[in-house]
Amino acid sequence: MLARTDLRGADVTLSQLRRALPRGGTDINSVLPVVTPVVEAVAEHGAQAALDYTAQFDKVRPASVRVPAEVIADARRQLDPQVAAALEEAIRRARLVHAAQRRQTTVTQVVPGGSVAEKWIPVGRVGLYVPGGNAVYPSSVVMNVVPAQEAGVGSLVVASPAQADFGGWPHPTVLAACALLGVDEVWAVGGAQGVALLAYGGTDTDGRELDPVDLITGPGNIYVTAAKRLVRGVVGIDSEAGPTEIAILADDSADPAVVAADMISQAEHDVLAASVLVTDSAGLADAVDAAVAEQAAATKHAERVAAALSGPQSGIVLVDDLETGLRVVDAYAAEHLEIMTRDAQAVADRVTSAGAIFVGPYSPVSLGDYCAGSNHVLPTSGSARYSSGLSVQSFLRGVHVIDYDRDALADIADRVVTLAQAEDLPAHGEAVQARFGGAR
Ligand code: HSO
Ligand code: ZN
Repeated sequence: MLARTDLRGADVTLSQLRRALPRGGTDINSVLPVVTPVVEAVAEHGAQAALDYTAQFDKVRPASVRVPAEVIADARRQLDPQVAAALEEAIRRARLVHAAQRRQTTVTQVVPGGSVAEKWIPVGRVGLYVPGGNAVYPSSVVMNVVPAQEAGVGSLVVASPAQADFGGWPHPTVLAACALLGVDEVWAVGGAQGVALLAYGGTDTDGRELDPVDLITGPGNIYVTAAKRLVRGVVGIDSEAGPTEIAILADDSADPAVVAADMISQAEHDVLAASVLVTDSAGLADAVDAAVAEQAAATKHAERVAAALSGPQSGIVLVDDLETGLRVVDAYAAEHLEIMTRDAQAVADRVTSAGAIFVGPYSPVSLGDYCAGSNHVLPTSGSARYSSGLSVQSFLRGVHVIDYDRDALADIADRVVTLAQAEDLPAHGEAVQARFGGAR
């Protein structure tokens, strides 16, 4: 089922490495012709248009965009106690990790009488997108809401697709997760129209205002991602999320059944999900292949998993040694990277590009998806080379506060004038000189 790429004995360049591991075929541009009119209509007509598109795409029209408080409270009451307890623990651990990410204001005394502070101000209002689709994602509610709350964001709204099976409201487990987190504003609108409504706002069916947000975070399907691209600038976005990915760097000490199970776990998300094994052991490659075939046939979402694993984005890469293996995984920059080698911690220390790194056989991606305390909204499609997963930092803005007194400015005035003249922007220099009675 898994394609094989044999890099043994080859002296591969970076571009060859990138080509050796193709990404799933999500071409945002291809859906822009469909998504652009949706975003434009919602920008112009607000909630009415968003609900019309919801009726068209999701086959249900919720009575209002805002989910009524009693619907959220009901969902909380009816939540299975075991699921509630598991979510509570996931929230507790995520809070521990994300609270530690909070930033302090730093003040640098540049010269006597002259300081620059950097203070961190939370984004005013954020829209957190929680996808519907193949699965139900209360865990994504946790992963979006916790960092926003720990950052001190004052106003947040969760948007999630209307579900025909649940009277037009988002899935009750998603609503219950919102309740557990103390989120009271939830919109029953997803897809491109949901993203556009977050960006532009509107007026609800009951006349209440739906205020636009400043920043939209959270993953979604290709239409959601295309809409995020279109509204970027009007609002901020966290990233353009692609299909989920797992890469595993393993040697012959790894358990093939465990490697196979982890590859299948992420393949379960999407036919475009990528599962990649990089190993210096041909024996492990063969054993994983056999284990994948056996386990994939028996898993609940066997068809989806088979499609993901047999796609060009998944496979096994054979390398001469772990050294090359590290080059391969760094070039690939997986959303999730598992290290299943001897001395896994030492190998993990050498990785420079991955959304999140999972060390050793007892730190599977599934743990990180739910209960490790880490965030599961992570950079996909190789964007881990230059960006990070969702964190408290995603919801903060660093603002420099400049405070010089008269003497401190006088001391540096000549340098400012010199640089202003060098840039042919003399009025810049004159603005400084004006404080000291004009040009000297
Ligand atoms: N692996 C997904 C997150 C997730 N898994 C949610 C299960 N539920 C992307 O990181
Ligand atoms: Zn997952």
